[in-house]
Amino acid sequence: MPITGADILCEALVREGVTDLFGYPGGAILPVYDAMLKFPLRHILVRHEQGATHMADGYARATGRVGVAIATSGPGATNMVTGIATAMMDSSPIVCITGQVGSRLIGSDAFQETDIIGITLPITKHNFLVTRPEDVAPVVREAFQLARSGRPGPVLIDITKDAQQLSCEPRWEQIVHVRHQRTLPAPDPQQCSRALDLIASARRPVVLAGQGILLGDAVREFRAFVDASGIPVGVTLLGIGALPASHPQNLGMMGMHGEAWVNTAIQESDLLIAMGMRFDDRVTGNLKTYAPHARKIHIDIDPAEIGKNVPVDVGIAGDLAEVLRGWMPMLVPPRAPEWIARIDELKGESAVRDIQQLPDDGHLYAAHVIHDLWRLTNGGAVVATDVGQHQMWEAQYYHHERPRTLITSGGLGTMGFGLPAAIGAKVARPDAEVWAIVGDGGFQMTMAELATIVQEGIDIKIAIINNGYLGMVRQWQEFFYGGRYAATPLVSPDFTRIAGAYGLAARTITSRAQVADAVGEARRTPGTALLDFRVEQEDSVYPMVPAGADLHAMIRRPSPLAETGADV
Ligand SMILES: Cc1ncc(C[n+]2csc(CCOP(=O)(O)OP(=O)(O)O)c2C)c(N)n1
Repeated sequence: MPITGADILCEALVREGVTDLFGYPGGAILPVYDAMLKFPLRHILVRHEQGATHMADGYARATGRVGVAIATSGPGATNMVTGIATAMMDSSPIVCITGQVGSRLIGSDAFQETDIIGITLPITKHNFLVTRPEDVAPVVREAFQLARSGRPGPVLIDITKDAQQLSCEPRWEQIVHVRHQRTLPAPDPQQCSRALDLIASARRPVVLAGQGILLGDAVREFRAFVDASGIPVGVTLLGIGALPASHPQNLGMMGMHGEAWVNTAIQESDLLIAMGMRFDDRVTGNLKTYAPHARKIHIDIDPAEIGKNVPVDVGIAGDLAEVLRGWMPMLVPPRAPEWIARIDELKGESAVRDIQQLPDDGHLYAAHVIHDLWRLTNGGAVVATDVGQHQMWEAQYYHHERPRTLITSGGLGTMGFGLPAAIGAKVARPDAEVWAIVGDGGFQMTMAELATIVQEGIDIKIAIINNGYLGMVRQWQEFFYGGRYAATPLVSPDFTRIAGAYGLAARTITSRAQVADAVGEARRTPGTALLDFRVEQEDSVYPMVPAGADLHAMIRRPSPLAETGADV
C-alpha cells in the first residue's frame, strides 16, 4: 500500500524508537503534523524553535537517546540554528526535521524558503535534503545512525512539502543497511603498549576526564581503570559525572574556573592521560606553557581531535571502553605516593573554598544557594544550567555523583539553554528530579518556554540566580575593563509575577535563612515552581584563569574570606 512521505516519516521515527518530539508547526511541515496524529508520538509544542532544539539536546544528554526537534521552513528552520550549533559543539545526538518549500519552488525565493542545508552545513554532523517520498525512510534511518554513532552530533533532515504529500510504498526491509555506517578501527596495540609503559613509569600522573566517557558509555570501564591505577582525576565541565564527585581520586573541575589544585597539578604533572576530551582553550589556557613537563596520552573516538590543540606522545583513536578493557589486564599502576601527598598539600592551601567556612553574614551568595540545593537534593537531581557565573558555581558547588546529571552548554556557551534543556531532560526522565539553574539574563532569553511547561504539564524546579547583572560579563569588566559596566546592569521583571501569570508557584529568596524552606516548599509543590534567589550582585567566580593566560596564573580571591565575607 502506498502511503505519503509524511506518514513514512512518522512511521520511520516510531521505528527508530522515538516517543517524544519537540516542535512548532507551519505551512511547509503541516503534512507531517497532520500525519503525526495517527502515530504514538508525543509532540511537545514549544514557544520558539530554539527551545525545541535545546529540549531535544537536553533529552539526549539526560539519556543518550537521540532527541528530535521539528519545525517549518524559513524562520522556523533558522530559529533552530543556535540549538544545532550548541549540539554540534558538545557532540549531542539530535535529529532536526525541517519542512521545505515544494521541490519545484526551490531557488525561486518562494515564501518561507531558506537554504537551511547551506546554513547548517558547518554546524551539523551531516544534513539531508529530501525531495522524494521514496527517500524518506532510508534518510531517517541514516540520520539516526549518524547522530548517535562514533562522535555523536546533530543531523538535519530538510524535507520538501511535495516529498511529504506524495505517496510511495516504503520498503522497510531494504533499509536496514546503512551506507555511511563506519566501523572504528581497533585501538592500535603498539600505541596502547606505549601508553601502558608511560603510565607504569609516571611519577606525577593526572587523568583528564571528558564527556567522551559519558558519550561512549565507558563509565564502568573508566571507574575500573581509575580504581586500579590510583591516578588522580581532573574533570572537564562536560566530564562532570563521569566519576562520582565523592570518589577520593576525583580532584574536581579543571580549567578557567577549575579548582586551583587541579590546574596546579596539571602544570606540575609528568603524564597527562586525556580521555574523551578535546583540550579546549578554556581547559588549557596558554598552550605554550600548558603542562610543560608532561608526556601526553590522548584517547578520543574522533581522530581529528588527536594532536589538534596539544601535541601528544601517544594518540589512540578509538572507542574508550574498548581501549580501557584492553588495558586492564596489562596495567601496571604508577608508584606515586609523593605525588598524592603533593596534591593533598595543594588542596590544603585552597581549603578556604570550603563552604563550611562561609560566613552567614546576612548576604545571600550564589555559592550558598548552589551548595544548599546540592545538600537538600542529596546531590541526586538532574541539573540543567544556563551560561555564566551561576554555571561555574554550579560546577563548583553541586557535587554530581552520577553520569548525565549535569546538562550544560560547554562548547558554544549558549545563554537560554538551561530552561528548555531542563524541560527536555524531564520529558526524557520523568522519574528524575530536574532543576534548571539559570541566570537572570539567560532565563529571559527563553522564558517563553514557561508556557510549554504549563501546556505540557512539565514538573521541573527553576532556580534563578538573580544578581541584577549579566554577571559573567560584569566580572570580566571588573577584572579586565577597569570596572566599566557597559551594558551589563540588567533590569528584570518580577520573576515571581511572571511565573504567577503562567499559574506557576514562585517565591523570592533574599537571605540564606530562607533557602532551605523555599527549596523544600518548591520540591513539595506538584508541578513546576520557580525560586528567584536575589544574590549578592557583584560577586565573582574564583579562581579564574584569564583567557589565554598560563593555566597556573590564576586570579585568586583578593582578600581572605574572613575579612570580606564575600567571594567563595
Ligand atoms: C546567546 C549568548 N549571548 C551572549 C553571551 C555572552 N555571555 C556569556 S555569560 C553572559 C552573562 C550571563 O548573565 P546571566 O544570565 O545573568 O548569568 P550570570 O553570569 O549572572 O550568572 C553573557 C552575556 C552568551 N554566552 N550567549
